[in-house]
Amino acid sequence: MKVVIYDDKWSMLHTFFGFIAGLLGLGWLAFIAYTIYEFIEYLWKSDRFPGDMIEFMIGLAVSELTKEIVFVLSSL
Ligand SMILES: [Ca+2]
Repeated sequence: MKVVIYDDKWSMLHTFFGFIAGLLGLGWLAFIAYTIYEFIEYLWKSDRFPGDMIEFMIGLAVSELTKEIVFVLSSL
């Protein structure tokens, strides 16, 4: 299976959603909700599910990294 990321106009939104979810501390909750949503969407149409999940997780990872950097910088 080939995983394609950033393949459509919604792709950046997936990353943005992950980023915001992470900043709000809703990482796991949003991850579960998003997984269910994406899976239902996948059943309806395409094979974009793995790529969209990765896009979401990139956003989540970037927000965790941002929080970590802010924390480190604020404790200097
Ligand atoms: Ca995508």
